[in-house]
Amino acid sequence: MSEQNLYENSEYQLKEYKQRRTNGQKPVEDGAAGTSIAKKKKVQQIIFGLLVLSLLFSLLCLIIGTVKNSMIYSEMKEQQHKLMMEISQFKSNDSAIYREMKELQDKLMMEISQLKSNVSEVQRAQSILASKLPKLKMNNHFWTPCPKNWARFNQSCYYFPSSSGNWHFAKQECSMLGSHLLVINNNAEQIFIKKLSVPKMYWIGLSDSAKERHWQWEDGTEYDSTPHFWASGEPNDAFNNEDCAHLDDKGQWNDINCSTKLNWICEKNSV
Ligand code: MAN
Ligand code: CA
Repeated sequence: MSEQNLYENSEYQLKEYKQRRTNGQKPVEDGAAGTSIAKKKKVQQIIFGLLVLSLLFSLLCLIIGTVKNSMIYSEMKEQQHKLMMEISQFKSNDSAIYREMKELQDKLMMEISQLKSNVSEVQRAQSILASKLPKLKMNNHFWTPCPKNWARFNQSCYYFPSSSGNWHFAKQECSMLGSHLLVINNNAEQIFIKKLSVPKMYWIGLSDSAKERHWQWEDGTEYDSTPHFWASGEPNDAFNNEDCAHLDDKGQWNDINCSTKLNWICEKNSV
């Protein structure tokens, strides 16, 4: 069959089919034209089925998504509630801690004021003890004993060597014994020494070698802070050559030439 004939045949068949349909007759489906229509119908059915399936699938996805979202939402809601609870718990805890701290602070303040009053009490007791200390020291018990052959008076030990020498030699000798030439600080000491020295003469730790008429005690005691027991008319710096002090035969002070050979008295603290 030629292409023209085939086309004309198909046209004819289509016309007949439409005629039969308008007449309410069943179309004749045998032959090549009937097979093609059936195929088209089947394809249409498949496409329709696929569309329905995809619609159903989309619907299912939507439902699943919605369910999932609502689950997440409810979970979040629960967590929010939990958080709110925790926050309110924290707030109440916080105020409890604050109260506790305040109580502690009050307690501390009280303890501090108690301590302060204790400190002032201790200070008062300390000052009372300090005022009693000199008297206690006078009692002898707290002093270390004086070395052998050294005499004690109050807090000092005194040594009267039998050797003699000039003032500087005497000074060095005392220093070698951990002491210094005698320094007379008060009347009582002068009386004590006088009893032991008279009638011999001894060097004492007083000189104006550095500056004339500027007398200095060997241990740094301020000369003007102590009483002086110069013999009448002394110190006279006889022949402008007397810069060292000594006890004369009556226990009074005289200035004399420093190179004179005399005995001396060493003194050291016994405490
Ligand atoms: C006399 C007085 C003293 C002097 C001595 C010196 O005793 O003049 O002032 O220091 O002689 O040996
Ligand atoms: Ca003199």
